Amino acid sequence: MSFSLFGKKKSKITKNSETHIPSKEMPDSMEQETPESEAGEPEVEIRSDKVASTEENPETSSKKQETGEQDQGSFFKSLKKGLSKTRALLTTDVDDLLLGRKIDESLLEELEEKLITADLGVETSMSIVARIREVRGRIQSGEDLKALIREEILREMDEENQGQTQESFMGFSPKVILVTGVNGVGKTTTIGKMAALYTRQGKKVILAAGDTFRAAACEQLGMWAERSGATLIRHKENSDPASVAFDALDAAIARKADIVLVDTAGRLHNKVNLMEELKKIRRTLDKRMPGAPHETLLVLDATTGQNALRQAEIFHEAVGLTGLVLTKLDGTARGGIVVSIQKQMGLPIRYIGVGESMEDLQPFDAKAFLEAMF
Ligand SMILES: Nc1nc2c(ncn2[C@@H]2O[C@H](COP(=O)(O)OP(=O)(O)OP(=O)(O)O)[C@@H](O)[C@H]2O)c(=O)[nH]1
Ligand SMILES: [Mg+2]
Repeated sequence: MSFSLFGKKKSKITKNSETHIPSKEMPDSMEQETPESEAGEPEVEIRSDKVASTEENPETSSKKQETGEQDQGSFFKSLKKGLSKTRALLTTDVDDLLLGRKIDESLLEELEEKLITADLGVETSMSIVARIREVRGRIQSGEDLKALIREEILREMDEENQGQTQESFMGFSPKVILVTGVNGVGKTTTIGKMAALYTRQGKKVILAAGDTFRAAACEQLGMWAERSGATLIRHKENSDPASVAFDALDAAIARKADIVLVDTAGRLHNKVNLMEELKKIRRTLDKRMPGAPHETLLVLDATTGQNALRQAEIFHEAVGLTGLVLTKLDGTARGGIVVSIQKQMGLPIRYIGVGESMEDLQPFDAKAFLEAMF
């Protein structure tokens, strides 16, 4: 396998053709204050009591899905399929690497290079190789080697995770989840998939159309609300996102909903700073329900590689993230970015996106992830 294959990024998987905000251009000061109007009336409200089905993805209608509930087998199959590019890079090459060779220094160097190419991070790759060097006499086969690599990565991730990968819904009514990220990373799609996941678990879900920047954003979320059986709270275009979030939370409290998912705009409105807007949404939610949002997720496009890490740093500093979602892992051979981002940010990865269909969002499970990868 040649390295040129691995450098292929962001090809056709991003429908949204608008420009991503290069993280270095993300300003950190507010250019224009938006008015503090916190409790407007919802202009339109769409209620859907349909149970989450897996008919057609509103965005990729050609993709069919099976049933609402995913069993473990299909869960793993979809994960493996999603990670196939990374797996092709790692496993094939790790296997090739060992063919008729001893585990010597030059092989270890090549292995380290492969791991770095898959975006596992220099530090992690070096420490894995150091460990292999220590025990190399005991490695008999490619399988032994892969098992050791998996074990080492898991150990490193577990240390960082401190057992907090699982989402908790205890003690919240409702639980408010603010979803952030730059333009086109997959926020709205992720919210739709999460809503479907939660309604399948019998939870009552409210979606807040906080991306008021363009009408299409609302429509897109509306389609996901319909499909997932969630309720959409929206205002008209260009209204204050904080006020939409406030109303959605208000409605959720009144209706005893379990979860509120707040969508946000990913790009800067001219002269309005994205971070300030997010902070305002946070303040407003907290006014309506002290402690909300209970979760502030950052959605990252895995195909953007190290740029994703930079985005995570900027958002974390500005709005205090509680977790990450890595999307489009199906579109990259550098799935190892999940490991390096998790390690460097020390934040739990809540979900990973391995495709555009509803079933292609999975709660992150490090062990299953590594098994699908190696
Ligand atoms: N292949 C693949 N595509 C995905 C995944 N998640 C989202 N997408 C696609 O990425 C594109 C952008 O997704 P959106 O959900 O609109 O992204 P967004 O962050 O809400 O974008 P803005 O609202 O413009 O900021 C869509 O075409 C999605 O179908 C994934 O896990 N895999
Ligand atoms: Mg969106």
